[in-house]
Amino acid sequence: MRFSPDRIEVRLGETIRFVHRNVDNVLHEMVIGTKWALHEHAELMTKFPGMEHDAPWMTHVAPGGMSEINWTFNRPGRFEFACLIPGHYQAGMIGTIIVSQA
Ligand SMILES: [Cu+2]
Repeated sequence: MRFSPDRIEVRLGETIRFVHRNVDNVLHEMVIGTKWALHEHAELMTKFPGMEHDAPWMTHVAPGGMSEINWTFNRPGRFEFACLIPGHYQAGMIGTIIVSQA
C-alpha cells in the first residue's frame, strides 16, 4: 500500500508522464488532486464501494499490470496523489506533488 516514489517535485507548466507498475496482487489506482478533493472522494468510495470512477486525472492499475497518466501541472502549490480504493487511502497510500513556479 505504498507509492514509490511518494514525493514528486515539478515546475509549473510541466507535463509529466506517470508510468505505473503494480507489483501487488490487487487492483490499485492513482488519482491526482488536492488533499481536500482526494479526502472527499475517498470517503465517498468507502460509502459506495462498488462505485466506478474514471477521469483524466486518474488511472487504474491491474494486479501485475501497467498504466499511465499524462498530466500538465497548471497550478502551483501542494497537491497529492492517492489510491482511493476503500482501505488503501486509509492505509496511507498517498503521495505528495509539489508544483513550484517556473
Ligand atoms: Cu490501492
